[in-house]
Amino acid sequence: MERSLVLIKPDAMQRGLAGEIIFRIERRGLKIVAMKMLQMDKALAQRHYSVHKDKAFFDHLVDFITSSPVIAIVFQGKNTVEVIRQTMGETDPTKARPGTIRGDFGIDIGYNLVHGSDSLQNASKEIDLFFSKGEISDYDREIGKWIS
Ligand code: DAT
Ligand code: MG
Repeated sequence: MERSLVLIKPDAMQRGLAGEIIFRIERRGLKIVAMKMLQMDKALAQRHYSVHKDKAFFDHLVDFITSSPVIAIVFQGKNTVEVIRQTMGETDPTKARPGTIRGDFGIDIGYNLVHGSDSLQNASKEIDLFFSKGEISDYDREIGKWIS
């Protein structure tokens, strides 16, 4: 079983799309094992996006992600990283396919609604940035056997 970190970004929070995004990911069969709303500070934003620190858009990205509360969620299940990336769609919403979150609700790369870890290794690092071990609940669901 894999785990991945999802962030409902400030634009999605402001637009009232948190439920829609969680709904789309959850109904694919992935299980929520941790969730919290928080206001990211600059230090957390810089660590979360550290791979992009040399990019031209980095400062804007940090300002954006700290501009409103976000919801951080750990999803768990089979192929979780890939399934979430597929459900989100391409980074640039104008290239994301219809039927994906970004393809259905976005129009600008700077306002693409949702974050999902891009690899198992980064998922593990990102989850540790947002959650302590005690905040993650690994529980069984009866429905699990009908999903994978
Ligand atoms: P993703 O969020 O799909 O993993 P990423 O890790 O490459 O994409 O970039 C992180 C975020 O930075 C992305 O969600 C939106 C922003 N971003 C990426 N490329 C950008 C660009 N060329 N101009 C402005 N913002 C960009
Ligand atoms: Mg990324």
